[in-house]
Amino acid sequence: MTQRRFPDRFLLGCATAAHQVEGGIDNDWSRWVADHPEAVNGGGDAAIAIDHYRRYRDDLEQLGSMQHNAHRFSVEWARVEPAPGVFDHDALAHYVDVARTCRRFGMEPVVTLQHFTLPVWLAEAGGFTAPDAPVRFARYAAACVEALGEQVTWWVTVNEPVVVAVLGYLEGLWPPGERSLPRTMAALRGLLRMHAAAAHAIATVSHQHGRAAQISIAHHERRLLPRDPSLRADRAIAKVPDYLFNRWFLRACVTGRILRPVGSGEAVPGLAGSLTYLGLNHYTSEAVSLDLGAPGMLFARHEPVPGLPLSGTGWAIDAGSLRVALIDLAREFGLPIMITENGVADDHDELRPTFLRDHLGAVADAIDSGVDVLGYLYWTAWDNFEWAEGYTQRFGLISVDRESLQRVAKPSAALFAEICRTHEVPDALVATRQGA
Ligand code: IFM
Repeated sequence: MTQRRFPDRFLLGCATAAHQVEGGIDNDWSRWVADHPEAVNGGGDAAIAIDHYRRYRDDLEQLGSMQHNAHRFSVEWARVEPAPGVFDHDALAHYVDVARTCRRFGMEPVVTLQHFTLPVWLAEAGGFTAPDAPVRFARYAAACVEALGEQVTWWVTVNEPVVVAVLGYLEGLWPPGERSLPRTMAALRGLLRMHAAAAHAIATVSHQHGRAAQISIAHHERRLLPRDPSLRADRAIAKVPDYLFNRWFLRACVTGRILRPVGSGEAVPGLAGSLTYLGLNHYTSEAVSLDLGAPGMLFARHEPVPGLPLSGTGWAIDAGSLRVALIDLAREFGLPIMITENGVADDHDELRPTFLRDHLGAVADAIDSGVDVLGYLYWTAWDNFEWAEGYTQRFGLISVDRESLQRVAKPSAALFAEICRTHEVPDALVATRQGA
């Protein structure tokens, strides 16, 4: 029978990212949106976002009152190091207080060092492809661990490295707006070296202070299935993005080498064994078919798996794929897994209750199959700036009025609070899953 109660130490809470909520940040993304307002669906920018930089105490108190016992946030590199080698101690003190405030309200902080955005000075020097990006990132990581390490055990070096490389360098939808396969490969190599350098810095500084540190990336996994499994072409083409998107980065972290086709197997110092747990961001599954007209997408056409309900973003809602991802990743990498993101865009909070029950049920099923799952962090606490989707996609448990910035908890926030309180998948799920 499925174990439907999560272990006592199981982490339950929400994930956020600085640029999407804080407001008042000058980084590559704020410059990109200023220069390309058309790049954001519905217009808008993150100049104010939800003003979380000033309101974080009240915001975190609200999450604590909802029984969350964990909270993932990111430190904004552009604030902490506004010019190369110049560290802003007030900005660091701010994030120390954010971590302390999480603890005060009963939440274990999970801290991301790089969530899509870069300081302008690094972006202008080549961003992820800048030769000194790894050294710079390691210094910034060391400064963060020095400052926050007393409060923080769980670290995420880079959020969704493959996503940020593909959208910024292959599809040109995000900064720096390039469309080049060789540049995408260069960005991936840079991100891998940056992760390795930061992981080494986190481990070293933590060790010097006698503190424990857990280190991962936040790996975005989409289950990629052949559109028509009876077609050899679809079966073959689906394997390409599945390897590049879902496995290449993780396998590089395990082997310590920049694997083909992105590299030629060269070793990266500090990379092998750099993951002590595996952070998993999971949203959807996709059907992949051969498309000879899409060389820029490596001849693969992606679409939602037919027959599944769609979220506001048009992503297929597929709780079973979360269970499969957990089982596959645990089998291959043998690491404990924290779900660092999982959520649904849903304007009217109609899909979210079932989404939560089904996805937490899938997590319970994976635990039942022997996967060591450390926690589940819902994306996200507040409706926020959703990158190229602007404010058009609402993933939050809490809505935020765009004029008054007033926060109002949605009904699903109460459901999630109940799950956090009881550490149990609600009963209604049994019917939902068995009927599915
Ligand atoms: O909003 C993003 C987040 O920044 C990274 N993972 C996916 C989320 C939803 O698109």
